[in-house]
Amino acid sequence: MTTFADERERLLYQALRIRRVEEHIARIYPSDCIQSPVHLSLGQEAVAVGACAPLRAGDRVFGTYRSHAFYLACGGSLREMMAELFGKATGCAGGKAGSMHLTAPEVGFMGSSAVVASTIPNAVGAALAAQRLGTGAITLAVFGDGATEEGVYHESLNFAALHRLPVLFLCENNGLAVHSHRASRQSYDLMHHARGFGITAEHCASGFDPMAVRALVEMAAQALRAGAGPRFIECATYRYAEHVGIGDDHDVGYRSPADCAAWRAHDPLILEAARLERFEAAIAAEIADAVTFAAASPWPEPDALLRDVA
Ligand SMILES: Cc1ncc(C[n+]2csc(CCOP(=O)(O)OP(=O)(O)O)c2C)c(N)n1
Ligand SMILES: [Mg+2]
Repeated sequence: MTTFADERERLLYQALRIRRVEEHIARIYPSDCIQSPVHLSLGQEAVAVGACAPLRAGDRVFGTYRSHAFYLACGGSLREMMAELFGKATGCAGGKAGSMHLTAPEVGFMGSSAVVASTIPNAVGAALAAQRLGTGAITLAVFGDGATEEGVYHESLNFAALHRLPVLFLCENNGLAVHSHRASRQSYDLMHHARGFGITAEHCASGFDPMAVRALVEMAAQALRAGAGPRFIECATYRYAEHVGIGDDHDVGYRSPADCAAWRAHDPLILEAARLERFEAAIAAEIADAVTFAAASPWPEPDALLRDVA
């Protein structure tokens, strides 16, 4: 069993585990064993582990197509995630959904979708249900900066604020949507915009620091549990890989290796690599086990095609 010096080390271990999983996915991707496109969270892991740390059993998280990190931070099965990417029947969605539609409701990760912003109203609905049923659970709506341009985002903030729902809107602001920078897309400041709905909004400039994210989410979670209405947190973060796929896309010209280097200069998984070295062997063994499981698993039966779709 893995032991940790403190909570910070525990969260760094979780972030390291997610990074190694995604690096491994990138390594094996050219062999074509993975049957779906992959949107990697490399660089963004600390947001997921910091945000999920204060959650309790019964709380719910709704993610995006870039959700390997949140699925794993919630405690989703690595074996089932890998099998899902391989398109196997043992995958978390029976091998029919792939990387963009991960789900692990047994640990509160309710789902993710390829349609930008589409899980935000799902999260608001879950928060409405929790409020009506008096479960005391809170809901995290996770989305990117680009998702805030969708109409349903604005509708969701309004409805949640009006009904004082226990939902935390958590924006992973990597400043990018595919190949476009936020400044070329948005006329509004994310926090000011949320405050316009009467929602308390905070900014985490150090989205590379899981403890910083954790502290803000913990405070927000307390307020949500006390019935104080929805909250908004914007986490500054950075994605190292291209929008979709395993390359780094520096050749496209919309960002440079220098942007990446600037973020890496703060990355604790890089800066504290020597200290985290003791976790590497166990993580590598766990990943190897998950890949073996996925590779050895059966394909879905033909009649599974029409199951769970109507
Ligand atoms: C409704 C909808 N519009 C457009 C797209 C195409 N699309 C896929 S990802 C993406 C960018 C989203 O950026 P952001 O929300 O910041 O997330 P990030 O990729 O940065 O994590 C777009 C426009 C889509 N999948 N769904
Ligand atoms: Mg983005």
